[in-house]
Amino acid sequence: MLTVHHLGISQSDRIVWLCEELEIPYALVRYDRDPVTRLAPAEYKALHPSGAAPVIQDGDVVLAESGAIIEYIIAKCGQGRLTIPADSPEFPDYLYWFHFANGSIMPSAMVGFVIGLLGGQDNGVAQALNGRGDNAFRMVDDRLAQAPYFAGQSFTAADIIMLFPLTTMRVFAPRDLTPYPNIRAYLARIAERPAFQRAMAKADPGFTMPMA
Ligand SMILES: N[C@@H](CCC(=O)N[C@@H](CS)C(=O)NCC(=O)O)C(=O)O
Repeated sequence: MLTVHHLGISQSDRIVWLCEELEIPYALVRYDRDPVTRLAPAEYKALHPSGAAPVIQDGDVVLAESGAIIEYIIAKCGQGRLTIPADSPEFPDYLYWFHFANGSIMPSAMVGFVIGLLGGQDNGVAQALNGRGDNAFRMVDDRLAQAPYFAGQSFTAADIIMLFPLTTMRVFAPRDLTPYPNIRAYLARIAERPAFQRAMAKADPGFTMPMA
């Protein structure tokens, strides 16, 4: 049985959502953040040397890192679902946006978060770094003007990994979505998915994810 270790209000909600979309059996173990530091509690940090969420266990396998976990579960349990075959014209977009999530938009949002924690920095470096976040959101909005989902016509794991920076990450690094009508329409589409609704009810009951 697959076990998903979920840290409250974190990127591990991606894995709960993935399991719900695939309708596979899994055990969910939920951990609250430390009330003072807002970091993962000691028992979560003991799960994997990374000390960060998400972490899964599958028999003897203990795996961290969102992208690796998503690829692992899809390869083991997906039976071809939520991915795009290499011979499809949508394959390059699938790969690009899957990796854009943790390779580009998340780092830019983290920089915005840290600059905010430092009380905002009024200098050229901070402006240039914040500009990366602006550019990432503009690129996402442009992509969603062209296609309903990141890979194209099909909902895939690229959508699952991309949602967190568009939603929960904005709790930590605020971003107004008014200039991004295509992102707003996309979030409304995702909010209607029954598997997404089930996942959020299980992962973070009581938390209102910013979906607009
Ligand atoms: N690139 C990693 C990032 C992991 C990460 O930073 N997770 C955050 C939650 S969003 C975390 O565990 N924070 C609590 C802590 O560092 O103690 C992934 O996608 O798995």
